[in-house]
Amino acid sequence: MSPVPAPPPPPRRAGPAAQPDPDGHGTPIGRRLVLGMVGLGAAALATAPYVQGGFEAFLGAASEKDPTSLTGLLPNGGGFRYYSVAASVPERGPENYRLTVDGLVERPTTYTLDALQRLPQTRVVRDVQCVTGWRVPGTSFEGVPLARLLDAAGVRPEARAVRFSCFDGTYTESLTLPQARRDDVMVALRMQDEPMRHSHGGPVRLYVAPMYFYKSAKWLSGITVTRDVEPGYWERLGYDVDAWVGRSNGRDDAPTV
Ligand SMILES: Nc1nc2c(c(=O)[nH]1)N[C@H]1C(S)=C(S)[C@@H](COP(=O)(O)O)O[C@H]1N2
Ligand SMILES: [Mo]
Repeated sequence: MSPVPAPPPPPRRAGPAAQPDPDGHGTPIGRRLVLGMVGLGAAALATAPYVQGGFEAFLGAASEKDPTSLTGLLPNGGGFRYYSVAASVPERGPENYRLTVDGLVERPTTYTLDALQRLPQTRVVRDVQCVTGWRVPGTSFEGVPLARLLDAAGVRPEARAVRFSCFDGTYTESLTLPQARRDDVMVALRMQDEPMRHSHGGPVRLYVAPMYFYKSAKWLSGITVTRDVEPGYWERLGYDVDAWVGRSNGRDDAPTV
């Protein structure tokens, strides 16, 4: 019998631990400790006390609840951290990548990578901000505006939201339709002027520029238009569904966007 799901970490308040780290490298847990925890395996993560840093310790709790859950929490280069709640994710490329748009639409559609590449692309440069505190300034993303794919499919009038699914088989995300139609929300094919790498969720990930990075689902495989918002993976475990940077999970200290 699996244990009752652990509560989410407490909301982050203004103060040293809640501040983004300006160089994008530090976190509430030091890198060496994180690596040590990964080295010791999921059991060590699962018993990590919450005081060591909400999100990472919480990931450990999630892995205790579901043994197929988190095993990867490693530096991803350039100040990024690698996150995956799935133990391993098979690579997909031009030959076997597919993105399906379905649900409350007039014309369900499946795109190949090539088809996505041939659509007009947009480019957004912002700071990437994880809810745990790490930040990578001035990161470029390029891809197809989500609004374009929604319009191509023809959203039905009764629809109000979008659910995203991933070919890791586990992660999900959600947006309201007005959020999904913003011009800084895209199906991203490139990051930092290179094709999206597998470790960053390639060949295609969602990119939601104005929200914490957990909204930017990696290894995107499905866009389903729904009647209501269906909270995503972390949201079912207590994180805010509307994850505006600086305005969610207790962060009331940042300027209004
Ligand atoms: N499929 C999937 N997408 C995901 C996650 C995940 O575990 N699985 N983690 C999220 C979180 S919490 C963060 S901070 C970013 C990390 O992206 P990166 O690995 O490219 O740094 O991906 C987000 N998207
Ligand atoms: Mo994150």
